Amino acid sequence: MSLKKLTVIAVGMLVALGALGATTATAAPRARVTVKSVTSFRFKPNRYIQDGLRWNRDVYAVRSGGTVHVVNGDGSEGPHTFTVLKKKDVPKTLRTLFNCRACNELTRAHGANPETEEPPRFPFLENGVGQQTPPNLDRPGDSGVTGEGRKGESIDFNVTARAGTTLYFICLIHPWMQAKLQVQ
Ligand SMILES: [Cu+2]
Repeated sequence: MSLKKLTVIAVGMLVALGALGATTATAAPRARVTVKSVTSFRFKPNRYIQDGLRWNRDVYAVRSGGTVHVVNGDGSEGPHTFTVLKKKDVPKTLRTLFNCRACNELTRAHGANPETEEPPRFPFLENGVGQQTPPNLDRPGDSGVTGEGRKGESIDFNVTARAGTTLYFICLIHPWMQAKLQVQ
């Protein structure tokens, strides 16, 4: 084998090892993750408007026992809710987007009156039941409202779900805001 060939192989192995190292480093579960709303807006005259209000990522990861920090990052469109649903209850069609049974139930449980802009009676839900303090985050029906709609308002959840759990969440007020949390 030529020296040049050997060098190529050696460099290749180093690159492979480097990639392995990087994978191992990023795989360490994070103790705290921030879920933030962001917004953008576009329109095409006489066609449509595009509301870019969303969570800043599609997939989040946190370690079991860690913290989820939910921030109203847009300020103008909020407040938002971080609401865990069963995967099958996450609205996927236009018909169910604003009329999803699980979403309607949880909105009622918050004590929100859709006719007014008043804050809900219960800022949090634990397993679908209203309360004044953040729930342990581990299952569908766990929910919280970020605040009254000011930019930078935030809420924190302790993640008690076991490693390996995936929690699907939406905003009840803007139900196209959908993402998932992988508990590691
Ligand atoms: Cu929202």
